[in-house]
Amino acid sequence: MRILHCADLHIGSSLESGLLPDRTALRRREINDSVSRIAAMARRHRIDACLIAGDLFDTDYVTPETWKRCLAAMASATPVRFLILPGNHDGRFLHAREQRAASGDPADRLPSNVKILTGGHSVRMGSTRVFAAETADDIRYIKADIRLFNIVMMHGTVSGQMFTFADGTMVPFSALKNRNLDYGALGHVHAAGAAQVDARLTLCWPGCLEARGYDEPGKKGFIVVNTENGSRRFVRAALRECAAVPCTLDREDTEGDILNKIHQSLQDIPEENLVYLHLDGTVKEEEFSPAGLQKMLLQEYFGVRIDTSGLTVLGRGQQMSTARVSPSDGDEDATRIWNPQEEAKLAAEADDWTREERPLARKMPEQASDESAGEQIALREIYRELVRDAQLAPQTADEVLKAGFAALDGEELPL
Ligand SMILES: [Mn+2]
Repeated sequence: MRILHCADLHIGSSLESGLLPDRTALRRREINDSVSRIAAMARRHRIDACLIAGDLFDTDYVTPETWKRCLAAMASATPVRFLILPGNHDGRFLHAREQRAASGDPADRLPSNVKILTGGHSVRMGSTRVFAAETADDIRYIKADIRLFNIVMMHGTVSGQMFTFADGTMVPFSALKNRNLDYGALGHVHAAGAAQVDARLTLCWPGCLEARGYDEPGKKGFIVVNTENGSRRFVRAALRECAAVPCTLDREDTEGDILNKIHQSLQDIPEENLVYLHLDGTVKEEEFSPAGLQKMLLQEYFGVRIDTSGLTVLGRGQQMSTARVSPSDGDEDATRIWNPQEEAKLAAEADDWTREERPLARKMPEQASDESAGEQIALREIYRELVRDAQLAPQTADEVLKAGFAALDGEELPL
């Protein structure tokens, strides 16, 4: 059985600043479409079940339309099954929906392939059982059959030999050891990582599915677990990632040298991504214009933030001063949640399931001025919505989208 484990989709989240206004709206729609993309990928890649390990939604205030659209996307991926664990952002909403689904009113019933898996409950799928734990007690009462592949879904963080639920309850690894558990499907931490508990059990967290801002750098996607052999693979699946890129400047650099060095540092970053450029070293004030730099890079990448807090700017009088431009709010989380080593463990040889759709959705219009770039994006969005509203079969919709986007790009269509 092939399991897709994702978490922290945060549908409905408002985005960080640092994007052009029209791109913010587009990005919000892209994130709100995450479930449709996951569902389509799962079906295309013959996934049996998708585990969403908490924070599917960004808040407990989910509009009926959003909920309906999510369920419809999941239902359309049948026979793929979806198990949704409540997180700290959407727990009250999902618990309420689960209660109403259980109460039997047909209007509140979930599609047959969708289940909200709340703490203390489990689902058996063939030789695999999936448990949900939302409290330390839920863990204590897990009875895992030694003959099955046993998964526990939890929402929280790992540090050292300790798992901590999002509400702060701590559970030592000893409580998870020798319980016949094979895989911990975690959510909550926004960068991928893994921790070994015992010979049989590894806790894994895929990180959030999409980079929503500059505090979510690194490879983004989900984990695919094969329950026959226990193997797991990180799969890159985000429409856009945020690349955190360091670049060191020198006091002798001219404005041209600075641009060259920055472009050199960014040469491998695809244009559809967000760039978080960390400058350090020393520059002369008269050679360095962060605002101009930002403006230029925004024509090349989807979003740009420049961190000059590590940069020393020499004023005209040659006295040292630290840069006046400092990173905006919200950055302090970046170092705390981004652990490159842990991410590297999982993401080192990541597959990439976005290649097939990259020409469709990820590409930024080439050589376009800011205005026509915005127009292009807007056209694509209008078209995407038209196709969505037409409610075509997923495969037909994919083809219609592909053809339309190719036409927008001025490509010839093989009809
Ligand atoms: Mn969370």
